[in-house]
Amino acid sequence: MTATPDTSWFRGLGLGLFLHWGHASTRGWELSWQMTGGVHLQAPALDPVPVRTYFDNAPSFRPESFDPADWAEQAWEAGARYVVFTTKHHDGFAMYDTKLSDYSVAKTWGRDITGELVEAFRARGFRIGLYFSIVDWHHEDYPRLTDDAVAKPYRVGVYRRGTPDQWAHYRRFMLGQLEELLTGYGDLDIVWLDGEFEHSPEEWDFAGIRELIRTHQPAALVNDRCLGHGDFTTPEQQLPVMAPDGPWEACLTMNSTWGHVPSDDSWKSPRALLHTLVEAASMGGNLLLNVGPTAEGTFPPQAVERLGALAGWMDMHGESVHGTQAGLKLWQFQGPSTRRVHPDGSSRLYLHLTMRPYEEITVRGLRVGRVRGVTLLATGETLPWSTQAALKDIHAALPDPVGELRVTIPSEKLDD
Ligand code: FHN
Repeated sequence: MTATPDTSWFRGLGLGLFLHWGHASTRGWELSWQMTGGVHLQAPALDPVPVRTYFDNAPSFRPESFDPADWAEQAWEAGARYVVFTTKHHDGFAMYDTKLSDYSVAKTWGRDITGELVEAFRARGFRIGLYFSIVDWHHEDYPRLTDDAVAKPYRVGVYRRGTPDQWAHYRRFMLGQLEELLTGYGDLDIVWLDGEFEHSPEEWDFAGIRELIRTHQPAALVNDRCLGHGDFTTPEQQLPVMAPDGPWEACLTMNSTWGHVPSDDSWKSPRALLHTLVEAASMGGNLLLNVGPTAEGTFPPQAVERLGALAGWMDMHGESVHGTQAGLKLWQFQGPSTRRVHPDGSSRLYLHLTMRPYEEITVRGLRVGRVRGVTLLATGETLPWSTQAALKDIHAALPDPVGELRVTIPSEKLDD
């Protein structure tokens, strides 16, 4: 078995753009889930849609305003440095030119959306991630959703089963589509699998799936939903309480739904998203922030507003996220901190003020002898500061006494 791919480039990326898109956007339905009895794992209860009605909606999807270069520019400005795109969600509708099914946007609209998006984002400098659902509720050999499922709330782990031959045929189809993605879109940086929850690891054979990925994309990282064979972990809709050991990201919606659902107006504020981003970075992780594009191929205005707010912040503070490591365990300073370690051994510590301080901030637990100065990152101004070495009795024993840094920030310098 070949070695685990290099994950060093993944750490410190800071922000990724998650894109959940499909024909359900033409009706404002949540991607896939709205045909499962209206119960969604994340969103508030949505009105159930009959399975056949959902599947037959595909030809209505003709996103004539689709402009992936514009999406890439908006996301890059917001600080995103990788993208993960739903090539196929649980509803089985392929957003790429698959030769193994007619249920695809290439057949209904005539364009390979995945191909156009990968080209535009790669050209902008993004790391490329492809999302692929190993679950396919549309395929005739996958234990199908039936309309009576609409009547019963969907329960994870309670799923229908077909015959062994049906399952073998479905797995061949699923692996065939995965291989199309692994071989058809150039070098991939991330393969983001999803849907592990519907069958057992033995039925899925994640070792076999991982071997297929490794064969065609040896450098690609695989997320933790390839159970037991992932390279990074992806807590969903929340940050971990403790920083995971290995590389990690948290994936998060801006409101409560992954696809574009206009009725879902539970948008998180730009500041809340920013705080989540810097808190993830302070624990050494990335934030994979989701946008559900509209049926026309644009970003919803609420998403544009939030990406714009992130861009404004990133313009002045990007270095406090991009390329940083987890911050230090500090006392008295309550906010997240990140750190940039330079090759010469020096380092820059970023203290993120997620709460408006009074006239000054105090940080305890720093090697105060190493503090060379304090700068307000947004303006580059030097700030008045002082240090006080503590623990004098072991002062002589330490090359740098641990102590207290006190920084005075003129209140007019603080944005609100
Ligand atoms: O069921 C999906 C859901 O729609 C969405 O794609 C998320 C993204 O992490 N994954 C599954 C739920 O865990």
